[in-house]
Parts: sequence; structure tokens; C-alpha cells
Amino acid sequence: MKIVTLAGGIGGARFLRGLLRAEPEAEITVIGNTGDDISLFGLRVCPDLDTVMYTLGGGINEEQGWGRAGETFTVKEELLAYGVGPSWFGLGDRDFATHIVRTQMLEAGYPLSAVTAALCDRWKPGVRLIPMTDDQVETHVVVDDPEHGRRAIHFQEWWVRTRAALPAVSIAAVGADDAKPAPGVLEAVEEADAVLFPPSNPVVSIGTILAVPGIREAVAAKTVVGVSPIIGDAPVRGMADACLTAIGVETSARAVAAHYGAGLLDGWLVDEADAAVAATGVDGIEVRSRPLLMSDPDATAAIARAALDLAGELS
Ligand code: GDP
Ligand code: FO1
Ligand code: CA
Repeated sequence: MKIVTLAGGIGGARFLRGLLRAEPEAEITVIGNTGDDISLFGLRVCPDLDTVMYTLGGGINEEQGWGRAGETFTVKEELLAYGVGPSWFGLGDRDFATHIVRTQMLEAGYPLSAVTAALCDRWKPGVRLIPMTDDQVETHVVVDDPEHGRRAIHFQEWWVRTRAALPAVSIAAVGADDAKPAPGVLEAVEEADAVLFPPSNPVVSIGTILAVPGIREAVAAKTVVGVSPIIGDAPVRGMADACLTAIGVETSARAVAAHYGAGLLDGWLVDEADAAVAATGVDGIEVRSRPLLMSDPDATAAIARAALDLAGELS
């Protein structure tokens, strides 16, 4: 069986761990979000790709959900001793090595997809991890900054430094319009038996991947089942509500399904807390309710199994 998932960071990675457990023989291709990527200290950092790679490869800091287990921060402290920041982004020593290897390969002329494959040679995530594009796409957020007025800042500055506390006027995937899907992305989607949306951020993870020309159309042609990241009108973790508000979408499992739309989604899993959404349905989308907390590997595998079963029914 061939499965394609789009994926952001933590929500995507944890779902994938469940999917691998539910369907160990499947050939899984993961199309990773690169809109969160940022250059710091001359190094290219790809948080969502790394979160998937470290989580599936056994190197993740489990409590935090991003970054490496057993991490130390000597390099960051030494940089700060020189007055070199940003201080608000916690790059650890072990993680630094990944960004050094990545940047060295990018500067030697390798595309990000080849670099990601090389990094995965070490981590062996058990899936084929492909960035959505080899072109540079960066999510920027327009905010009304009390100190500097209206301005655009990098998504990471908004998310990590301000914890999305400055209301977003708009969110843009800068460069997406001119980006091309990375090699293998469209082919994997075309060959897939099912496309799954993990409970990743609908705006800055799934939305950004779909903004690369060609990906939305290819995905829409397949049987697509999504898992809601919103339970009981709130994100399970993080500030996805701030992203949804910025694009004028209510923070609810129903509104997110309607936002994706029946042209894209065939099936939608909502939590038991949102059973009313399954009872009334969302136009043109088959909605089922079940427990959606990825509390442990078995619970997560059961969510993945339910998504696959629904895709099987709808295809
Ligand atoms: P990020 O890039 O690290 O922010 O991660 P993703 O975009 O892949 O996923 C973030 C989303 O995962 C958040 O909006 C959360 O609400 C959602 N999420 C996290 N844990 C769970 C869970 O256990 N169940 C569900 N349904 N959603 C979750
Ligand atoms: N998230 C934070 O909240 N604070 C950090 O200092 C931080 C550092 C960091 C370093 C490497 C990496 O791969 C991810 C990191 N993240 C950090 C997570 C991450 O940038 C965001 O949660 C996501 O990009 C939002 O989707
Ligand atoms: Ca992300």
C-alpha cells in the first residue's frame, strides 16, 4: 500500500509514528513543510523536516516535541557572550551539527531534497521524507507591533519570540507562488492509494504545502482523509487558533473541514468531544468522531488506522 501524508512538525511527526505502527508494510511518503525554515548564524534550519526526522529516527526530545534529546547549549551561550543572537531561538549543540551539514551541502549545490535524503541516511525514519519544494519559501507574518508599527516578521519570530501574542494581520508564504514541487512529490501523490492530513496546523503547515503550485491539484484528485488538530474548539497544543483567526477561519473542527472544503477532503476525523460535527456532517465530507488524543503509541496507531479505514471506504 502506498500512502502520502503532508506534515508539519510535532502533530505530523507523532501521527506518522502511529501510522508506521498501524501499517508497517506500507510505503509512506511524507511531504514536509518548509515554510518554517529560517537562516540563523549563516545556517539553514528546517524545523518541521527535522522534527519528523528526529521523531521517527529516535532522536527527538520527547517532552518538548522539537530539538534533540540530551541536548546542550554551549554554542548558543558562546554566541550570546559575543552579543550574537537571536537569544529567543534555542539551537542546541547536537542540532547545530544537522544545520552545519545541511548548509554545507546546500552551498555545494545540492538541492534541499537531496540534503534531506542524506540526513535521513543517518536517522532512518522509515518513511521517504521529501520537502514540499527545493525552492525557498518562508512564512512571514504581518503584525501591528506596538514598538515598530505594522511590519512583516519571520514566522519563527512571531511564533517563538512573541508566542503568537501579537495578533496577525495576515500570514504569507513568501516565494510559494514561484515554487515548484520537489522531485518526487507529484509522482508520489499520483501513485498513492490514499493521502492523509495528520493533525498538523491547517494554515502554516498543511496550508503552506498546498500553496506550492501543483500540489493542491494533485492531492485533490486522490482520496484524502484528514485528522482534526482542533478538539473542542481549541488546538491540542500550540497557537493554531491565532493562525486560523488571521485567515478568518473559526477555531473549530467543523470550520477547519469547511476551510479545506469538499473539493479537497473526502473524509474528516474529529474527536469524540466534537461528535456533533459528525452527527450533522460537513457538506460533501464524510465526518467520523473518535478519540483523537495522541496520548501514547497505541492510541496514535488507532487514529491512523481509523484514517486509513475511512480512506479505504471512500475510495
Ligand atoms: P508544528 O509544526 O510543530 O506546529 O506541528 P504540526 O503543524 O504538525 O501540528 C501542530 C498541531 O498538532 C497543533 O495545532 C495541535 O493542535 C495538533 N496536535 C498536537 N497533538 C495532538 C493530538 O494529540 N491530537 C490532535 N488531534 N492534534 C494534536
Ligand atoms: N520552538 C520554540 O518554541 N522555541 C525554540 O527555541 C525553538 C527552537 C527550535 C530549534 C530547532 C527546531 O527544529 C525547532 C525549534 N523550535 C522551537 C520549534 C519550532 O520552530 C516551532 O515549534 C515550529 O516551527 C512551529 O511549527
Ligand atoms: Ca511547523
